[in-house]
Amino acid sequence: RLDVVSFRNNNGRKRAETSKKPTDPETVHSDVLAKVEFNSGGNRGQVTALLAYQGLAWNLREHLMERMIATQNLWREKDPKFVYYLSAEFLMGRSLLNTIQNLELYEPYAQALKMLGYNLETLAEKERDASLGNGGLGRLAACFLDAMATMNLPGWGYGIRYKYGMFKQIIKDGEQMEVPDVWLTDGNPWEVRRPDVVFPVSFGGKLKKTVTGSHELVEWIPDEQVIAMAYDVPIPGFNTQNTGNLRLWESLPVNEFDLDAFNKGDILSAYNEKGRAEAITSVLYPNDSTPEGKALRLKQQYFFVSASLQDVLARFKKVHGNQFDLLPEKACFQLNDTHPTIGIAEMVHLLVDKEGLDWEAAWGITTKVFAFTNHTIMPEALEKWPVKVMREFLPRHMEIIETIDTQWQAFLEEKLSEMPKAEKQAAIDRMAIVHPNQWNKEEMLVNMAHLAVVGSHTVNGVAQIHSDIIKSTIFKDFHGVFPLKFQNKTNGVTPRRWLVFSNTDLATLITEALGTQEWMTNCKLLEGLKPFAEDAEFRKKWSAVKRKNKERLGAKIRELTGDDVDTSSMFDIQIKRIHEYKRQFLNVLSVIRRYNTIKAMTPEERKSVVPRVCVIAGKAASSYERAKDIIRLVGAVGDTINTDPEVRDLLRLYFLPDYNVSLAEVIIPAADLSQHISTAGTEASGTSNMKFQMNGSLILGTMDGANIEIAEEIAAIQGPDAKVGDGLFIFGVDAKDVPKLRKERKEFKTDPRWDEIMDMIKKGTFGNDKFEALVDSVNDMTVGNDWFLLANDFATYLDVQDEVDAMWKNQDEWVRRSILYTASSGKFSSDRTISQYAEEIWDVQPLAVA
Ligand code: T68
Repeated sequence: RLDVVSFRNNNGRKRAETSKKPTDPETVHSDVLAKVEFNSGGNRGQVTALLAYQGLAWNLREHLMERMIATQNLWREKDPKFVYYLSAEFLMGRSLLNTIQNLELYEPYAQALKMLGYNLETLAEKERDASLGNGGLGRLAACFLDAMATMNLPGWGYGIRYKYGMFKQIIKDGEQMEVPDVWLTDGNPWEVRRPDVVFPVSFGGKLKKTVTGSHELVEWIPDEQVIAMAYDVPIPGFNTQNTGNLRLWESLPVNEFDLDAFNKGDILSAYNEKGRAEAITSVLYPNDSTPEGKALRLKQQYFFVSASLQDVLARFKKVHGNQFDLLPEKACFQLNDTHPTIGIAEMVHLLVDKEGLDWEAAWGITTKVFAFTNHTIMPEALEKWPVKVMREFLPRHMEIIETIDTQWQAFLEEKLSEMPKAEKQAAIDRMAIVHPNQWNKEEMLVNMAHLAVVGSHTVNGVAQIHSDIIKSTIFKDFHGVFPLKFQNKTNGVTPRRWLVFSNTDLATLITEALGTQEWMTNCKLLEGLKPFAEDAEFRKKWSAVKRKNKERLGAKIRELTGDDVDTSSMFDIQIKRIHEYKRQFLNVLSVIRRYNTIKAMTPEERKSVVPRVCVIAGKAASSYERAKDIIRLVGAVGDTINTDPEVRDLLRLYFLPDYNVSLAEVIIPAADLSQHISTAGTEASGTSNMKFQMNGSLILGTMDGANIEIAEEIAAIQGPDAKVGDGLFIFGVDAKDVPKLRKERKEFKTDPRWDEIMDMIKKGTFGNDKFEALVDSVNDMTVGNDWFLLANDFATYLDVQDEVDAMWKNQDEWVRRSILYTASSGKFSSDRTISQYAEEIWDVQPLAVA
């Protein structure tokens, strides 16, 4: 029998050995003890869990470093083209088990730990998540690093080493409270501090211009400078020696301490510079989908991008000297949303002002090395910096942006010369990089998305529908000018973290069925599961795994809420950032409807009800009141239902606090049903939908984002007669109808069940807890206008919920579908996504350590 152990031991294949470090349990055990003693100053006789975790991590880190150095040495020697993934966010989660399993060291390490009296899984929970991201965008970056390392692609991530990551969410009296994420107090064994890798980063000041002949020399005389210091986080690939690198920058003062001020008795100002410098990388802005127009945020962005570009150019110059025309053959920078877009101006600045290139050469190189990924179409979510702020902090860059804009508009004049004059001018105005604020014509703004499109050779969306939509909405004019610049790269997620490691029993069952573990790096092979969907014995095993995962989540629910749940109930899950467009409110409305229905039933009728445990989790941006209202409502409705003796055996609703990567790893494998119910056209892609599909959770969703492609894959595996949507629970209006429906929303006649529920909430059935604003946002056309069309989708949502219940009663069919979901999930591996980026955007080839 193939079992967990065999895949963890690489199916009996010999591991390619470059490691000089022994990995037998005895040596690991004694090495961990040595680390406890010599690195942590602990007592070998009393190895606490924290010490054991640290000892183990320090031991593993040596393996990682050895592999990373081997990888970097090879790459330095061969000098291939590199991709640099520039992202303000990397949502990494925990590293211990991911490292052990990627290095295929599970067995000896589990044994070594046993000798110390610990269980590996239990110990792994001691690690704090690295939560350096808000949500999907940050987690996507983490999945991409995993895929790049696994596929041996020369590439690094570049980002910010936030001292405080995504806040911890605490629910107090039903309300979200934000507590700082102090994740570094116990030290972080997964990073290597690099005091040898430092770059200055400047802000503010003024420009000094000297004209010699036709040449104007611009010198930027900044009035503030900080030091960027690198921390390297090795990224192990799966089933390969290759180990990538995530380089995160910390901001430090040039002068630690002002002795002068101190000596004059001004003790507090002695620390001023230190405080100001360190503020830059101290905290992650906890805003997803709406940018934070704060100057510190711009400083963060410029800080990490400047350090990263200086770092890349320094390495390039060591090999190629000043032959910058070779740069596009050696480097490519992927901009993860607009957050690193100031890099376009920084590249021009470095090439022109520091390296002495002329403008044309510098601009030519710049547009050949950048590519841009867009993650949202919500216009209010696109970053625009006031020119005033930009000029204050980055005067030289503001000037560079103005020059880029002038040349861009001149180019457009020429390009659109056939157009009637007024029409042409309107188009140019719409595409301007610097333009007036639409709400306040006095204020000029730098449109970062426009800068990104103009300065990049490729622009991509993150799912097919989204890539199509950006071409006809926010980038319509640009698409007219550069049709070939636009591509689609449908997102993907790493099957290692999201299936193999977080659902080991299912992975084992899949490997047993397929007779190989190749699927872990070639997910299309999962299609081989198709015939097993018809095998009753296999379905029984499949269900048994799900049940075990539900027990694990049940234990978590008990730990977090004190309640026991029945794991034979359907587990119905919605986990993601709380946002009006994601419509958690709609989910709650249907739970209330279900509650009302059960209440109205006789005891006899209740016997036919499908028992459900509904779970919602996610964080709300700290200033997003409507989202916080939704969290309160989930809690309040949950309190009513979960304590109602007539209902609690048939229905539960829980809000689980502090949703993060580690909690997702427990929740996703346990889901029977997952909900992805955004208004059509609003969710760019979604990525948890892919994780749920891989783990065999049926999907209830709208035709939005990657749901559409998931539905296509599920239809395809069922054969030529299946239609898109077969096998999923799809409902809701079409993306193309949304604009019209929004206009007509005022006249829309709401369903009586909707009205009833709204009345209940308003009159305080779930506590008199200030839910008016939330209710009004979807009802009162003078305040909110139900922008996300909850009312329009309400009735079909309830209908499809009935279909879910009916299907659940046919467990054979339910499990059959579950298997087909996993079988058809191959497309959504981040390996597929990354190989498309590598071939179609980056032109980067794999280079593996032998
Ligand atoms: C998400 N965006 C998309 N943004 O909403 C989601 N925004 O559909 C998609 O699957 C995912 O990106 C990956 O492509 C985000 O997560 C942010 O987190 C964010 C952060 C800061 C500022 C703006």
